Amino acid sequence: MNTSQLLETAKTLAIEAGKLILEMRGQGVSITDTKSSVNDIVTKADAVAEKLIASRIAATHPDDSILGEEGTSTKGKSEITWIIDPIDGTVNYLYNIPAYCVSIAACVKDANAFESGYRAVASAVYNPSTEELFYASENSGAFLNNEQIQLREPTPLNENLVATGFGYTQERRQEQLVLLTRVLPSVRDIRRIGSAAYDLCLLAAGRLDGYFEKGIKPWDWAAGALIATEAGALLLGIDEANAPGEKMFIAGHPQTASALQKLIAA
Ligand code: LIP
Repeated sequence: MNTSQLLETAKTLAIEAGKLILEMRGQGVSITDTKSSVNDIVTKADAVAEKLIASRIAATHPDDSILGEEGTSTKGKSEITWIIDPIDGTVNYLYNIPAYCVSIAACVKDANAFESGYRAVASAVYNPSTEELFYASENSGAFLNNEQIQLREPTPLNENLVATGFGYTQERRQEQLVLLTRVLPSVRDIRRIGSAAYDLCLLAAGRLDGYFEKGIKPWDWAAGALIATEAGALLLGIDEANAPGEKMFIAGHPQTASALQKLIAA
């Protein structure tokens, strides 16, 4: 496994797909489908970008597997699975809010690291609106446009700026509302930016102190989780028995992540 090659592929494809979705955005957004609810939209750009990324990976890494948010699922012979979110922050994309990203992670199987059973060893997240390329490879640090990044210095929880997000179904939102009522009174403020991948990268770059969300998918967190970890973040699930994942995903400086976990699990 050549991690440097995997990282270069992730970076190159994140930028290429990012430029494509930005160009398509300029021509208007075409909603082609919905998933869990009328607000859980799929755009033509989602499908086109995922197809581009998957075809490039199939050409350059033919033995690898691919799992994409929009349905790509191929089984390869190698130990690498590419987990792709072609547009994370799809609603932001629809409203032309410059907080949507292409998220690409080269992963290996790891039954313990995440609920999904996969752990990224190289990843890239690209926001085409701001031309921010976040990337990392295991044990080699996290970067934003070739500058190394790291978490903010830890501060008491009531001085922490914490990001979260909400799902697309009323049932999930009721659950998330309970969590919000537990956290909001105890922190500096909450930010709902609309992209888990971007939340994790902003945490890595020191622009957030913490992040938590219930209900995100492996393609939402795969790439950003490595970038946040390489910047010094601790990732937690709802308790010690559960790895970070859809059930609960918490990230921050170790003291912040632990404090958020206690609040959320209260
Ligand atoms: C988004 C996540 C975000 C969550 C949104 C949405 P999508 O992913 O990145 O954290 O709060 O509801 O699920 O749907 O834009 O790929």
